Amino acid sequence: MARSVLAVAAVTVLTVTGLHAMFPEEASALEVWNRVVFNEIYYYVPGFDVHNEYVELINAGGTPSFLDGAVITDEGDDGMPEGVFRFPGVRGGHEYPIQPGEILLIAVDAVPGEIEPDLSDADWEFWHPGDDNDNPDVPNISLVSGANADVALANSGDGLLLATGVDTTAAIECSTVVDGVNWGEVADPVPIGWTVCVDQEFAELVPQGNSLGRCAPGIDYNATSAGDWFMMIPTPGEPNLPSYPSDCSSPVAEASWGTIKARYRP
Ligand SMILES: [Ca+2]
Ligand SMILES: [Ca+2]
Ligand SMILES: [Ca+2]
Ligand SMILES: [Ca+2]
Repeated sequence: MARSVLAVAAVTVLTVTGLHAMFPEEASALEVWNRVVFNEIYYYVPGFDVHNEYVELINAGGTPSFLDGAVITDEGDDGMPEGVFRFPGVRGGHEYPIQPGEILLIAVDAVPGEIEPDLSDADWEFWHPGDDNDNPDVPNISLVSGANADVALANSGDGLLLATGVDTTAAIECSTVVDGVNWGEVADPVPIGWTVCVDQEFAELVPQGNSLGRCAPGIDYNATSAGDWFMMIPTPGEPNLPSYPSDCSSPVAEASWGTIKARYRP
């Protein structure tokens, strides 16, 4: 009995050692094939819109990912990128995990709510130098390049990108894009170059006070934001709940994971 336990232990040690050799430290950084995706976008908030916008990320994959040094950026009304915001730490570091199934709530400003929702207990907040609110109890995803302004999610249509952080200046290289979402309409001319990195069609606009929720569990058809998202009553930091009849049950043709990104690799 003892011998078999020892044998199992030895095999386990060998296996873990072998896995370490196969997956060096860098492998646990956020990579384009990770199923870390935007989960909810609350862009059209009643009252004072800008403070209380938020986004969520979810890890829909089976292994932890580390967000150290990863970036999020959004699209400007003129079709050009706005600021690029970066998680602290260095890409390849292990300070900021997102566990399988975990939802991270990222506020534009994690200030106590002047209006609902109160986002003062968000996991993260976007921050830029200068005229920005900063809740010292909530860690910042800080401006690293681009326009010195906060994330601002346009009610008429906008887009968001999550990228590995290998590239931290706009326009973000398609080969580093992990996930993206577009909604509404964009002004002519056609969307800027980096929207070709992500879903080609846009999710439909939602009325004020509703959010865009990704269909569970982290579905990403990599073909159209319209097929991945539905309108719902906001659920900040919590799993998305269908609030209305939705089309999540009628999937569009799925491109295999990573295909749409690989398509645009140099
Ligand atoms: Ca807005
Ligand atoms: Ca802010
Ligand atoms: Ca803060
Ligand atoms: Ca939610």
